[in-house]
Amino acid sequence: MTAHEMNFDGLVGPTHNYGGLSYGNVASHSNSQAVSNPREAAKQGLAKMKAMMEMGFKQGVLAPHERPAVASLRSLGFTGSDSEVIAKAAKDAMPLLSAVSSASSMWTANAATVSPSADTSDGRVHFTAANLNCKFHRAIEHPVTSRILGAMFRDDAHFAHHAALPAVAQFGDEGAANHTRFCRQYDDPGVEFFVYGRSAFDSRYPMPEKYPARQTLEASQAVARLHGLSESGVVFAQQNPAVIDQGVFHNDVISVGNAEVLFYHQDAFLNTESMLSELDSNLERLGGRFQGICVPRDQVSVSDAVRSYLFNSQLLTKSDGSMLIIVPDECRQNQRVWSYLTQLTCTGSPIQEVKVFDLKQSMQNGGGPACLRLRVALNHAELAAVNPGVAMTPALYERLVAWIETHYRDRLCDLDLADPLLLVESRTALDELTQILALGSVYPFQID
Ligand code: SUG
Repeated sequence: MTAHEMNFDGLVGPTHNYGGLSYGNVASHSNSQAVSNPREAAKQGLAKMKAMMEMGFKQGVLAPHERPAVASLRSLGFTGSDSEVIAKAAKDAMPLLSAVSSASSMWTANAATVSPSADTSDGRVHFTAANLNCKFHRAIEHPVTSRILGAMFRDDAHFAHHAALPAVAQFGDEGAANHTRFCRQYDDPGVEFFVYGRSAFDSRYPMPEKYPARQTLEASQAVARLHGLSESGVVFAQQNPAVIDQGVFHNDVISVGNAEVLFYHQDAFLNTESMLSELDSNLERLGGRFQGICVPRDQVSVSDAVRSYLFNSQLLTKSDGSMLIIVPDECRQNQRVWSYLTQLTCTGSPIQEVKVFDLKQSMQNGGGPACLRLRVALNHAELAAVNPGVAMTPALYERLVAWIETHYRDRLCDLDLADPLLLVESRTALDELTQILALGSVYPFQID
């Protein structure tokens, strides 16, 4: 293999909690105000990273954000010392304190959209931080995300970073959760697949009736332009609004792609047939052979897909060329989904193996295996240019487990968010983490 896909998983932050902040995300809503366990959450995520590394995949770590984001509260008019700001917000505006305390940056599939150098006009890997502007708690992520990505991918001979799109609903952008890429080998030119929920400017595109469509066509088009993608190297497709209304708030809740394969639910898209033929012909032009694996609704309903997160899985190419699917434990607990997966791997499908992970702490907020990772395809020179501090190794794993044990609480409920000590603990932990990961100063408390 001449190139690799490296997965950068979000390390769960010390304030992981269940705020019920994401209308349209069924798990977030139904677990609102449950008691969380940040220590367990961080260890569950880390266990997945370790397993990926041990299976021989390239694995990296993306640092969490500073929370509570006191600077965001100050920008909304809260004044005084940090403790006073937190106390006033807890008294007068608890929903705001809850939003600025969310550890949502853990879902790094929403950190950015990434185009590998084989697809871009200047031959560099391009990153556009996602503005996540559909939800306040997520819209505050992108400035720090950009700084962290800049500290991980520093070399501008190889890496180009774009600021988030304008923070308005017309350019709602949720990053790689609505983007995948088809190719033969990771360093071959590929077809980038952008999936949007609505058009901001053209009312002919249908809209969901109940829940928001977070990604717009115009945002996806802007990202493709910024990255210098060729016209024949992109396909835009619309999500079925009916599945958004059933809780499919990102496309990675209903489909996942890797190499030449798209694994998707029968109801995932609008105009599925024309979309598949476009993918097929564009990939064929690049010498590839597109393969769609459609999961029929009479075997797995949309509701089963949303509850089990079957499609929020990681599809990985193993060294023998076959594919492995990484699913959350909720798939094993759903009899229809599990029997589908068992049958899938017994047939001549390219997906030959299933691995199950316990990610319950993240799943209860609607974040499965695929949400927790940002994929970056890298050739050898680019791989060598990545900040080595963020690459998972056995030593880094041990160090991070010890770091979590030292700094994380094992219980957090909404009342705890008012505790000013949580901010002190969080900053102490993150200050140490920036040294462990060799990131330099990236957080507001380190810079401003
Ligand atoms: O944006 N949940 C996240 C989950 C993101 C999942 N990512 C992908 N599908 N790629 C969201 O809805 C819930 C936070 C809370 O309720 O406390 C939350 O933000």
